[in-house]
Formats: sequence, C-alpha cells, structure tokens
Amino acid sequence: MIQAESIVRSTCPYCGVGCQVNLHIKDEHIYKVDAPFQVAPNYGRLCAKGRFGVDFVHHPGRLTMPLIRKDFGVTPRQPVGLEGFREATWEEALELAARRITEIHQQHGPAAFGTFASAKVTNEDNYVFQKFVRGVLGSNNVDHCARLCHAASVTALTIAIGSSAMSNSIAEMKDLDVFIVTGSNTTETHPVISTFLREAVVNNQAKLIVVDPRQIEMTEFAEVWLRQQPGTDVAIFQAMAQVIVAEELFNQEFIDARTEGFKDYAAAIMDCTPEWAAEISGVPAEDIRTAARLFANARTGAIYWGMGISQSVHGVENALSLANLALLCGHIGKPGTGLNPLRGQNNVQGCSDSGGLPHVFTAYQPVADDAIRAKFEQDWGTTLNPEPGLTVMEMVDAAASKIIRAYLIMGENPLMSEPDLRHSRHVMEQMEFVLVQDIFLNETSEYADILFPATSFAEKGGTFTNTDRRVQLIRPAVPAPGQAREDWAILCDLAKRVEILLGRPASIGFDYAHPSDIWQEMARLTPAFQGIDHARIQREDGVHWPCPTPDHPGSPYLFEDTFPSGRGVFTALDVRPGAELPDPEYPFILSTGRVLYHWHGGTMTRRSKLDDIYPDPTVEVHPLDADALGLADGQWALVRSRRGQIKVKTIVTERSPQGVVFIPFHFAEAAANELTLDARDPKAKIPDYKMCAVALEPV
Ligand SMILES: Nc1nc2c(c(=O)[nH]1)N[C@H]1C(S)=C(S)[C@@H](COP(=O)(O)OP(=O)(O)OC[C@H]3O[C@@H](n4cnc5c(=O)[nH]c(N)nc54)[C@H](O)[C@@H]3O)O[C@H]1N2
Ligand SMILES: Nc1nc2c(c(=O)[nH]1)N[C@H]1C(S)=C(S)[C@@H](COP(=O)(O)OP(=O)(O)OC[C@H]3O[C@@H](n4cnc5c(=O)[nH]c(N)nc54)[C@H](O)[C@@H]3O)O[C@H]1N2
Ligand code: SF4
Ligand SMILES: [Mo]
Repeated sequence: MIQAESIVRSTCPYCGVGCQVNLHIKDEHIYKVDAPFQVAPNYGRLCAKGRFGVDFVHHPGRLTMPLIRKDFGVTPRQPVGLEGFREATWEEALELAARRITEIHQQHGPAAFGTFASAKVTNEDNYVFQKFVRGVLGSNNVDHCARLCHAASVTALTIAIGSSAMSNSIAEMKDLDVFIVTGSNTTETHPVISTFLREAVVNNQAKLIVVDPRQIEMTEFAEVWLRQQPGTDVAIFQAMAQVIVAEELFNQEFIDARTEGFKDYAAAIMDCTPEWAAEISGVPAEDIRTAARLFANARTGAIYWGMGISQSVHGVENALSLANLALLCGHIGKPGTGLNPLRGQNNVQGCSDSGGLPHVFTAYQPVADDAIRAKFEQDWGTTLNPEPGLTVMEMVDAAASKIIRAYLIMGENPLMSEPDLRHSRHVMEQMEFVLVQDIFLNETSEYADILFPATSFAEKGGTFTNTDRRVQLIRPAVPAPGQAREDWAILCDLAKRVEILLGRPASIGFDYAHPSDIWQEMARLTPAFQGIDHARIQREDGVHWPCPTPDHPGSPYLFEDTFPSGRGVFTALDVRPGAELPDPEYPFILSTGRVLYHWHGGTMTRRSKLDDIYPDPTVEVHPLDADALGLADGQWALVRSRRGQIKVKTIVTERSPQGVVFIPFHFAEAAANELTLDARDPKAKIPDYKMCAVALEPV
C-alpha cells in the first residue's frame, strides 16, 4: 500500500555499493532521499547520485505505454524517436511480440535469439528472463553488461581460485592494514566505499598503494602511487611478485597448505625484476620494490580493482597477476585481506547470480553439467539445452553473420555501451526483430520494433545483490507511471503466450503472485541461496550469500579454509602489448571511463538534475599536449580514431598523463564508443575500453 506521505526503505539503483536509502514520499513523489545511519553497507552515507540523482523516476520521458514501431517489419531499420512509434495496448503488444518470436523460432530455431539480461533490474526479474530464454526458447544466448565489465576478473579468479565474487565485505574496510587500489577511480565510481577506504588511511594509519595512470583522487591518500603507462599492469605486478620471491617475503605456510605451482612460478618470474618492469611501465624500480615490501609485510593485505584491470585485451592476465600476489603473501581468506573486484552496477553481481550468463544457471551452476541440468529440467518440467550460449560481443558477431536474427533486450543500452558503435549500429539495422524493455527510450530502443514500458526500482519489489554479495530489498514507493509494469510480470505474460504459440503441452511455470515467490523458486534450485528469503532479508537488513541454510549467518568473507577449486593456482604471465598503439597519425592513447555525476549511456543521469552539474561531454588533456595542439581549457576539440569522430570540451589537467587523453562515455551526442576498438581478451571476450589510438584538433 502506498501512502500519501511516507518514508520507504530501498536500495540505491546506481552502483554496486548498494547503499540503503530512505525515499521520502509526498503526493506520490520522491521529494528527498537520505540514508539510515544504523544500517550496512553505507551507515548513513550517500553520494550525489543516490541523494540527488533518483529524480529520473519522475522524468516526463518515462515510458508509460507499450509502443509499436510505425514501420514495423521494414528492414533495414532506422533509428526513430517517440514519433516513430504508436501506442498500443498490452494485449496487442504482447501478442505481436509473442507471434514474431514464435515465427522466428519456428523458422530458425533457438540459435536465432540473442538476449540481454540486465544488471539494473532485480534478481527476480533476471531469473524469470533466463528461465524464459532457456526454458521456452531453448537457447543459452543470455548475457549482460558484466561481459563488458568484470568478465576478465571473473575468468582470472576462476582460474586462480575457482570463484569470482569479491572475497571480502565493505564492513571490513575500516580495519585494513595495507591495500592496493588499481584500475579503480573509487571516489567517483564507488564513492561510499571510497569513504571507508580513506578512513582506514586517515583514522587507522592503513597504507594505500595506488596503481593507476591517472591522478585520481585516491592518489592523495596513497603511501605509494605507481603511475604506469596504460596497459602495463602485468609487468608491474609480476615485478612486485619477483621482489617478494627474491627477498623471501612470501608466506611459506600458506603456499604449502593452500596453493599449487609455486616452484614453477617462482622460477618463471626470476627475470621479471623491477628494472625490467620500469622499462616497460615507466614506473621507477625503487617504487615497485617499496610497494612489494609494503604489501608482503602487511598484517593483512587486500586488493581492490576496477575496469583499468579488467577492460583490456589482456584483462585476464592483469587480474591473474593480482591473484598471484595475494596467493604469494597468503593475503586471502581472513578479514581485511582478499581479492576484491569492485562490482559496478547496482545488481551486476545479482544478474550473474540469477543465471544471466550464457554458461550457467543460478549461482554459477553449469548448463553443461548433466546433473545440474537434470535438476532444472525436473523443476521446470522441460528439456534444456546443454550447449553454453554466446557472450555479448559474440552475439554481435552472430547477428552480423545472420545466425542471430532477433534481439531481446531488457534494461541495457548496447548502442551506447558496446565498443565500435558504427559496427553495432550496422548489425542492429539488419535485425529481423528487436524487442526492448526499458524505463526510457534510449539509443538502443530507437531501433526497437516493440518497446515495453517497465517500472523503475522505485515502483517495484524484489532484490539487488551488491558488490559484497549482500542481497537487499527494494520496495514499491511510488505508483508506476501510466501502464508501466514490473519486468518479471511482463516477461511472464510474454513467456506464457510464446509457450502457447509454440504448442507446448504445459507451461514451465510463469505464475508468480509476488517477487518473493520467484526468489523461493530460485533458492530451491540454488544451494548457496537456500538460507535466504525475502522475510529474512527484511528482518536482517540484507544477507550475504553463500547462505545454505536458514540458521547459517551468511558469508561476509570467503575462502577461510579452502578455495572452491581446492588449491589456489599460480600462473606465470607474459607481457603482451595493447591492441592499438599510438602512431604518427593517431598519436594519443584514448582511455574511457566514468565521472561522478553520470551513469553509463546517461539514460538516467542525463534525465536528472545531475546533468546541470556536468552537462557537456569532455576530454582530459595534459597541459603539455594541450599546448602543442593549441587547445585551451573549455575549448571544443575534435577527437578522431580509425572508427569515428566526436566533439568534446577540453579540460586541461595533469590528471591524465602526457600522451593519454580520457573521455567519459556518458554522452550520446559525443559517444566515446564511436572511437573505441572492438579488440577483445581471447579468454574473457571483454573489449578493451582503456586503450586505442586517437588524434585531436581544436574545432
Ligand atoms: N559515477 C559513476 N559510477 C559508476 C559507474 C558510472 O557509470 N558512473 N559505473 C559503474 C560500473 S558498471 C562500473 S564497472 C564501475 C567502474 O569503476 P572504475 O573501474 O573505477 O571506472 P572507470 O572510470 O572505468 O575507471 C577505471 C580506472 O582505471 C584507470 N586505468 C586506465 N587504464 C589503466 C591501466 O592500464 N591499468 C590500470 N591499473 N588502471 C587503468 C583509470 O585511470 C581509472 O582510474 O563503476 C560503477 N560506478
Ligand atoms: N567506452 C566505454 N564503454 C563501456 C565501458 C567503459 O568503461 N568505456 N564500460 C562498460 C561497462 S563496465 C558496463 S557495466 C556497460 C554498461 O552498459 P549498459 O548496461 O548497456 O548501460 P546502462 O546505461 O547502465 O543501461 C541500463 C539501461 O537500463 C535501463 N533501466 C534502468 N532501470 C530499469 C528497470 O528497472 N527496468 C528496465 N527494464 N530497464 C531499466 C536504463 O534506462 C538504461 O537504458 O558499459 C560498458 N561500456
Ligand atoms: S555510492 Fe553507489 S550505491 Fe551509494 S549512493 Fe552512490 S551510487 Fe548509490
Ligand atoms: Mo560495469
């Protein structure tokens, strides 16, 4: 029941910190947001986005009716604004979508579908999404933005220790001793976490090692800042390991008890001296030694990382080089130690946990495992496809070669977030059917045949799982705009219609009364969730999975006694170059990423008052480069790569090193991904968003 004036507890819809918020409601409007002081993970703290950025909920651009493209069926399709769509009833839109999906299924089979789950929607929404795709369409082609995000970290951690989630909780941060922050602009991207990390330094004399090419704010708190050339992390971290081995600073007891491959690894990295790494990375050898000694001699040592590590053609090797360090020093499995990829989206952990990945059901149970598949088959009452599906960028490839003919997209904006947009757009133009489910019209849904209006986080119930695996509730606080409906409810209706059109004898089950029913089904099929239900999350203000039984306390930190794969594995690594290096024609390295006030493709923050604070697309240019180019602060610059060009406003700053320019990817009118390169890590298939070659000139 929504009351006239009330305060509704919920979870911030932006980043993976998962701050708890109080939404203050009057006349069906959120007029203020603050945070409860006694509650983890944020204890009263919020950043600008949580506090001021949820006004997108009431933006007049919210989708309120199902929309059908006026030139339905015409290919190649062109992007259209709202005027290119006509309003439809749910009945008509669902029926038409179900019919097209069924036709394509009958003609081309399950492989014709490419589907995008969403790190913005709830676990329950995502569970239903993948149940529909796997159980009804018979396809495992379901993936989401995690592929563009921590895919390399996930692959690396799976190799090293057999699990990919962050191993420690936010609550441990204030008690850190020594910690590394690398490839994470924490103050802008996980702002509330950054306050806990900074407190560890300021209040507890913890020592921070920052490894980042840009002078991000965290460097102000660092004991050591290693400012490397982009893309040279493996050299630095392997040289740190070499120092630890050469000076015998490693943890022999831990290595003997918990790891394998140490001898070979130690022998293989003998020549990777700090001097060798200095040559490759530009970081002074002595600083690498200092960092290595600090980390190895720490009482507890933790590593936090972000996209600077993961989004690289050698992202898996970058992350493996971090795992090696933790294993070498035994800095894992205790409070305040561990390997911590900071998860980005509010529910990116949860989307993966709920089965939004091509090779696994819920909580990483492989689709290729006969026993696991049999469990789901029995529960759902159908047979399931044992072949792992395609990843995001492989779906683009498959669509380009006409294997995939239909895209089903829920809560993602690939035509802003994928690299080399010109290519992605071209593929989109050729699709036979595009179904999008979103809260706004965005750059992707401009290509949709049918657009379903979804409710936002403020209008529905369910759970998000934050970066430290804490499952938390969202609650309906304001009414849905117009006829917008919950994502799971839309999917259930669609799935049932497709089942009937496909002539299925019985439904595999899409009759849920409430998101808690969906959670119950998911928990029943997922050992790690069996001790969690909505009532318990409400009682305890969030529960950390794994939590196998109702009396289990939940798991704030992992790997105390063992790793999921048994022993931790060392991997000696080769240093490999970036995919596209600067040359005389394109003399600068382009690094892309984020700023505090905006979110990804800008769909939400650019419809918020935050846009007044940061209204224009920008490029950071070092003063010496700006001088040479004749570019002044505030002047518009044309930035070109081999793929495209954009116009952005210059910020002259030493934040980016000489020879490197930084562009945030939040601005549709100057999308950074017009410039980026679709070069991927061979194992994780993640594109490199942190290094391609560009040229700049004043406009
Ligand atoms: N305000 C805001 N916050 C967000 C988001 C947002 O869009 N806006 N998005 C969320 C999401 S999904 C994610 S994944 C996270 C991402 O969070 P971050 O990973 O912190 O975000 P990026 O801006 O991509 O920052 C990458 C960092 O890597 C550094 N870097 C660049 N090249 C290299 C390199 O070669 N090596 C190393 N070691 N570092 C390098 C950059 O200088 C930068 O500090 O943020 C989340 N939080
Ligand atoms: N150049 C460059 N590109 C990058 C990156 C980079 O660092 N540089 N980073 C990559 C990374 S790490 C990520 S995670 C991706 C992010 O890429 P995306 O996930 O594609 O980006 P978002 O803009 O977050 O898209 C979320 C969409 O969900 C919608 N939405 C919000 N709430 C709801 C809801 O409740 N229901 C529904 N149905 N929809 C909803 C929003 O309106 C928006 O359209 O971008 C990647 N792309
Ligand atoms: S730190 Fe993240 S979760 Fe917390 S208020 Fe900011 S955007 Fe929201
Ligand atoms: Mo991300």
